[in-house]
Amino acid sequence: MLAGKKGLVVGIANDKSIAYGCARIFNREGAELAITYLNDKAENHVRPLAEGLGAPIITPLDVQNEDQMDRLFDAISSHWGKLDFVLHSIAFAPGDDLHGRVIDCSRDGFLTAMDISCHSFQRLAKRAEPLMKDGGALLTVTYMGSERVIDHYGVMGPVKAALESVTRYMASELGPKNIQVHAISPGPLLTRAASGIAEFNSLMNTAQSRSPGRRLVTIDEIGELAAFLASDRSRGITGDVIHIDGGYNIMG
Ligand code: 0WD
Repeated sequence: MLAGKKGLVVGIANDKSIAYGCARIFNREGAELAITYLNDKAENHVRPLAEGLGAPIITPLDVQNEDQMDRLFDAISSHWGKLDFVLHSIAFAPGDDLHGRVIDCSRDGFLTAMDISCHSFQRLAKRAEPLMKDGGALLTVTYMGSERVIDHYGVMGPVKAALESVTRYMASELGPKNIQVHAISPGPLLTRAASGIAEFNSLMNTAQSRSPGRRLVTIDEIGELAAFLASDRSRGITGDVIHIDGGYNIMG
């Protein structure tokens, strides 16, 4: 499905990461990948995974670091001269702000959460755009806490709402260039990012017992969806939030 395609994957922390499930399926479907890791500590976990997928570009990227962003896209330009898809699968909010009420969220905490979890998608898209000469796909990962109040999701709810809106606006702006933009909205699964959310086990238990299939989704299932969205087979879809939660979002 992705033979000959070149993709950038941002957001692998370890083998439980949603981005790793996606990278594995991208690779299985024939894509060549550039894979980033957050910092030296993360490199120990990410490099072996990226090497296992034969990624020709493995490089550090803290999305707040413009120099690293420059180096990443220089490497992509010189190595491939083009880019077909990007997966943005990162989120962060400072703990004190994440665990408190939204109304109490500090200005700095709000700005940091928005910068890392939302505006970074725009920055990646802007740099990818000139490399997507034959069109392409930009994918991000959101959560249902954007649409309704989910206990303990806190400020990430408004941040994910902004991310979904950015997805729609960028889809409209980039559509004429045959670049599609998608927000994937998975149900809960246990990852490092999820462990930052209070009472996450109870969120998972509810999702499991209330979803039509009475089970949680897996990172491989998310990867299957992401690969379809990155491929030419999904060119008729853009700007949507696509739930992959075993149908939990339809339940009252
Ligand atoms: O239940 C879940 N796990 C769900 C996650 C349900 C629905 C959505 N999501 C979303 C998250 O909000 C996030 O946007 O999926 C995305 C990926 O999260 P994940 O796979 O659940 O979590 P994880 O494996 O921790 O990957 C997120 C990674 C970070 O990991 P740590 O654990 O170090 O925070 O995002 C990366 C980092 O590797 N990250 C950054 N990458 C570049 N620059 C930055 C940054 N500044 N900050 C965090």
